[in-house]
Amino acid sequence: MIKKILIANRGEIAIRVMRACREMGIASVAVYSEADKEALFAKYADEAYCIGPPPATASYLNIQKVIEVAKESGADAIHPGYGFLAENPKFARACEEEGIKFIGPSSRVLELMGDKVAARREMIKAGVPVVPGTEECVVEFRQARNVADEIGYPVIIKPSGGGGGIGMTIVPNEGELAKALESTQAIATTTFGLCDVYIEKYLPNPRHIEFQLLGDSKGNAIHLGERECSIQRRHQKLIEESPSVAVTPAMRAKMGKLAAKAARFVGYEGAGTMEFLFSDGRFHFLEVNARVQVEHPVTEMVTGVDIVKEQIRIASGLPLSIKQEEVRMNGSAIECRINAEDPLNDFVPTPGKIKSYHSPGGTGIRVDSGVYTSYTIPPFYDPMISKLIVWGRDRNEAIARMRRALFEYIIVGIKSNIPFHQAVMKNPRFIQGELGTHFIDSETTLIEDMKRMMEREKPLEEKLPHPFEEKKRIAAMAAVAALTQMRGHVQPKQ
Ligand code: MV4
Repeated sequence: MIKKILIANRGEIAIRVMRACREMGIASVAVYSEADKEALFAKYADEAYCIGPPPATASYLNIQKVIEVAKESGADAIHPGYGFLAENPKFARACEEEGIKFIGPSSRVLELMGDKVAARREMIKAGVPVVPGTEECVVEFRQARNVADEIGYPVIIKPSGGGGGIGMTIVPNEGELAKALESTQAIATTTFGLCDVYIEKYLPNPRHIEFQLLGDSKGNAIHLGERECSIQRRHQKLIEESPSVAVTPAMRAKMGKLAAKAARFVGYEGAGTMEFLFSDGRFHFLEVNARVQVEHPVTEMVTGVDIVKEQIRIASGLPLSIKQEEVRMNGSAIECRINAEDPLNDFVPTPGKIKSYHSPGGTGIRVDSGVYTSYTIPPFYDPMISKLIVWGRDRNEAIARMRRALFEYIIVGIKSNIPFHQAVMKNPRFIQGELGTHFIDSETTLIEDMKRMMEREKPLEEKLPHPFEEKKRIAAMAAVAALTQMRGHVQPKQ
């Protein structure tokens, strides 16, 4: 069994992993950047080591440094969280070579899933339905034209080394194909160091649905149902839920079984997600995310399975703690990503000092965060403040509970996207479950609705005494100092 885990990540996910460690009696080691000295995760850990300055390339992405700290601290495993080094086959291989257990799939599987064209081919072999498109990389215009003619326009060109939407180009007709091929190849080379691109049929407004998978070292693999992540903005997911209103129990059983079979087929060890576009009642495989995902809590809320604990069990060589027949989906869960960004100003990041912080509570609420009152959110990393997750017996109860929790949430000092989430929770199409990846762009009244709501509803924090009136306090101190000097007294401290 693993005794000590180094968490090669920061913020809420570092704390999420350390919470699992604490419950399992495993020691935790944090690594933090100079910008994260005051972050909660660095204090929560049993031990913490500074690994360099921001930005991430000089600290959280420094493979040698992270491994050096793992050895120095005597950690026998590394949990990479999400982002940073999580799906980096070189990092997984370095861990394997140093005899440190990488909590995730093998470097071989990471390499295979990181190459999107290879992953598509593998899924075809496993019998998973994929988006119509190429099975090989597309190099020349002639190839691209033949494929596009075959599958029909519009098509989408994607970098094979990419994922998550970066560098994709939609091609409406043959006239635009040559230019799009060239530019996507250029982006692929500069961003991913690989000029390989592939072509798929473009689906206009699909739902984004993903299956949660767990595979162990004994060859077992199960699924924990799906999450719907259609509500996103510029490839950043904002709201996720489980189950999806679009998936029937029969479809869930069939797709889930196929996804788990594909996981066994590639020898998948650990937690992972199979992403699909869902359109006209059909699933089309997109890519595998070979990590624990930001939105994993909604699955935990409806299944009761602790995904991070399962990751640690799997890495320790233990079998999955549950069988497929024992997995039950109960009720409905929704997650809102609470970001330090200004929805009234094109969602620009708003890092800075949190002067007052109070998170919601009560029945069916979970808050995963890494902040506290008086903490300053640094500008170097992604601006997520927390994840607010609610559970309800059904989707309507979950929506009502989310509105109640958003009302309770107090964040003073920096702007957040809480008002925007409130507007979505009141949106008729959201309530109806009429979702698609273009939901936010097509709901053109969301921002206006939000403004109207902000004028009508007085936030809870304005009804409470102001906890930290800094400007007034400083003014009062200055006045006292001035008076004291005038009277010829010794100036007081400060
Ligand atoms: C697509 C698609 C439509 N058709 N693939 C975006 C995230 C990444 N995981 C896959 N993405 C998409 N892939 C096919 N065949 C639509 C998206 C997509 C998208 C694409 C370009 C610009 C904005 C987008 C927003 C949501 C989804």
